[in-house]
Amino acid sequence: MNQFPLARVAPLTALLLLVLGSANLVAAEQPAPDLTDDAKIDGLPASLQPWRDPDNPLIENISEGWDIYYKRRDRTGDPKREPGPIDLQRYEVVSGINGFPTFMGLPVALTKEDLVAGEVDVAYVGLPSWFQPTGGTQWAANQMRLIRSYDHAKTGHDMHLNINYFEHLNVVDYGNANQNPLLYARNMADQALVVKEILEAGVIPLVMGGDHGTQVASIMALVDHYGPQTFAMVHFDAHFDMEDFGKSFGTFTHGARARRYAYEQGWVKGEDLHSIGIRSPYHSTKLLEWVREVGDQYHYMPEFERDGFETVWGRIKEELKGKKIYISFDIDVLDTAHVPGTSNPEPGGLNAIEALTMLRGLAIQNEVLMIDFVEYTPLLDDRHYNTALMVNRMMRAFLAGTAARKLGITDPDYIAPESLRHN
Ligand SMILES: [Mn+2]
Repeated sequence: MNQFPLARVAPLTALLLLVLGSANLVAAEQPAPDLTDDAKIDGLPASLQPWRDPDNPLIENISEGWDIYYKRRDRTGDPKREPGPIDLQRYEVVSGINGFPTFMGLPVALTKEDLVAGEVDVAYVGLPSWFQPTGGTQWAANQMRLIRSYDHAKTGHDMHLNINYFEHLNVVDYGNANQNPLLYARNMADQALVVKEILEAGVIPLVMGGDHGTQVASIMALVDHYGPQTFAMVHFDAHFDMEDFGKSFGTFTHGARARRYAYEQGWVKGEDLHSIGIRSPYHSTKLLEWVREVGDQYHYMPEFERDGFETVWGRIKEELKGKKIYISFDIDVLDTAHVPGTSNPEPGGLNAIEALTMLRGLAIQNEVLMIDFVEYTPLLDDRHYNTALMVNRMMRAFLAGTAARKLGITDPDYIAPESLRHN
């Protein structure tokens, strides 16, 4: 049994598991680690990144010069300016054939100080990782900046809520983190640092992956900023992403074990794991048993099919009430019909309206600390557009709900009366 990450963080638990053997892997709730005395590696607690432990035989070494992927540009020679978002556009409307390709044509922020000075609410940021043999997820964050010929920030009206969310939210483009193609796990730390800058500015990161491995970076940043076991993880996915540990860096891949990893490290409580829409054929009765034992409050597709969307959505809202949440949205939770451009498509999933309803509603009901959308690959998309449009609309539903919450709306199913039949 491999116990290296546990040994760094929770030696007693690791010992217990060793005694019990792998057949009884599931123990009681994992204790939350104390990160306050932790040594730091590049600004993040060492135990959040066990693969960089010098005593770990699996350490990823970076040869001299290769760390340039993570090296920040020296800005001391830049022209002096007041901090704050910078609008790069020449024209009122950024139609995609003019101007600079920022997310929805929005202003950019380069630093934490820009976010603070601009009183920014939400910052779009790309974590351009890829893992799949199919590839393409590394282009997703930039592709989302290129589809705005159909779609820019001048259009921000949500019909359900009858509000223009861009009038109530400051949204900026924070650029992308970088990724070294050879150092998958090491990339997570740098991605986490970029996300951390956004969190420290008091801003909600709107993350565009990347494959689902970026979830590791997101969890690291959240745990570092808010502390372990302080938030729930709402995981939309066709796949469990909860496979057992192996002695490989598979822990950090899109097959993510990330949620399991977070649980076993004590970063997220079992009862704070909420999985929605799982249905893929890659799993097992054993894994389902494990998920039940740790207390994941899941709602798989069979439940949606038997009880109907309204009933299951009601249960989800009830379970999440009052929790601070991190939404990790693997777009393959949607039926393949809506998202042809994804790495591991699965027929039989949620439809567009169900996904939009839940994202809008959760943003209204819950304090969302971060949201990520992952596994979109432009290389597989239909007409270079269909999946991107779906992701864009889900982001808009999230922004609309966030704006509504800011305006004091509390009912996650609120619909503006003017948007309903009037005679
Ligand atoms: Mn998936």
